[in-house]
Amino acid sequence: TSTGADNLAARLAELAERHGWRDRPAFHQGHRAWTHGEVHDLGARAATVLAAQGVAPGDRVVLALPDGIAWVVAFLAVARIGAVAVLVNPELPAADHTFMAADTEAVLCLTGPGLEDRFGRHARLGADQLLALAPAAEPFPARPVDADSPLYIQYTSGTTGKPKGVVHTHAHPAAYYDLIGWPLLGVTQDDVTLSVSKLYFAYGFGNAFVFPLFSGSSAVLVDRRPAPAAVDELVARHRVTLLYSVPSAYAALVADRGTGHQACFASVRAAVSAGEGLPDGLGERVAELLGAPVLEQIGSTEAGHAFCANSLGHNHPGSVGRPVPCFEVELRDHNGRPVPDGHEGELWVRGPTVTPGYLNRPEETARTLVGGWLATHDRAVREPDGAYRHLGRADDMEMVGGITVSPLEVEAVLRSHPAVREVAVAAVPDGTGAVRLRAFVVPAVTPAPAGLQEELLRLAREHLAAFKVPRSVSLLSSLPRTSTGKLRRHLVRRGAW
Ligand code: 3SK
Repeated sequence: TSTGADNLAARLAELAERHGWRDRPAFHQGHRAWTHGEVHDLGARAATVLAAQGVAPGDRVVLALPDGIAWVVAFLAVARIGAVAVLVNPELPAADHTFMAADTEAVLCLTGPGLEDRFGRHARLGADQLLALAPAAEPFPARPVDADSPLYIQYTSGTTGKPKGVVHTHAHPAAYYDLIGWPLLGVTQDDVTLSVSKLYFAYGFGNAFVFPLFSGSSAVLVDRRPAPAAVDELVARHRVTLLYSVPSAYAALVADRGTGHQACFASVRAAVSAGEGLPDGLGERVAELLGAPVLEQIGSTEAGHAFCANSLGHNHPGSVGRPVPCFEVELRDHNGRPVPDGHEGELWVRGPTVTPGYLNRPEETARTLVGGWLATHDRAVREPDGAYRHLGRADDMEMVGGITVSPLEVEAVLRSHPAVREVAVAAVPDGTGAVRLRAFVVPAVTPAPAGLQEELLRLAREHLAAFKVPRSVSLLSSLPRTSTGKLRRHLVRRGAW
């Protein structure tokens, strides 16, 4: 039966009340802090504002907002109504936003600064208007929902570049905390979180929204990815205890600060790395700098959060850890047969927070979710202690800065230039160990027209989200291909052939 208790917003407000967290800080933004009581009250009032705009149970509401208090309040308000929040990166190009609003048939788009004209025929409300109207509104009673009713949708890139909406339910966030935040990281009310990964990503959502609200602790919210110097400052100012980041940002931090423990990180008790593999030696350098363990994990938008993780009790550097409690993990070969220990295979996972499916994509759902198992398209090998070593992606997708990028999409844009004959895009490690997106281009004529590299970068900036724009374009006479003409992407990834 549907009860108000299964509604995530009601459940969180009730937890804060029951555990006496209402006066404790929940979120810090700039020089202001909001308590747990304040965010739940504002969320309940904002729900009345949204309901007055016509948002009803089951409706989809796009949140195209940077991290901040408006994001938190908007999410809680949408949840309270029993509507579904569509979490989108506000920095995406207009075409992606238009696609996502249409794909979800959004009844309302909540937008941040600069996105006022983005959503065409869809109704729109500025996040600042929502925050301004909420305090004067009455609190909205939480709508009863089933625990498996959809709560939010996050988009993930498909291999063809068309993003796919991944659905998660009202039951999932509690499981992220009960299976990861609490048992593996020991998140309690005394923690202060800083997540470099943003709230609209699976990793950032769990770290900086779910764990703080389920534990009575707090998170520091910053609207943009902080530069290394800003990370130091934020950690020191807020006495951050848990730092969640991605290898490229850790590499930048080490490059900026060198190694050797630094006093500004004294409050950090653990750091978590996910999004892509930690290059050899980087975890150790970060651990030395922070004076705290670096725990690597792996997850996916489809799994909701991590499905394998190192923990404070068991850290195996160089691995992504052991399966998260209640998750089963299998390594399979191309024919779907289990591979023996010590052999490489593709990771399949089954667990309580795996998505029920993609929005509007029954065929892709059937291909990805087989008999309750999720194909992650990651390659791994199992170590004797049960931890998994990640060996990269089995499909054509690339991971850069913790974000999945379809190289095919980037290649298509670069290939549209008349002076390009062939192009390959891959995430390639640079001198610091961080992985950067690079384009390798065979020009249509030799010598290549002057300024071609700059022109291609300009083209990419014009048509792609910033995180999909290659760092560099190299001009070559050929690309590595198999005898049947297929691009040997693993060689491109190594940047050498
Ligand atoms: O990208 C990952 O590996 C990840 C890790 C933890 C939680 C969520 C995600 C997407």
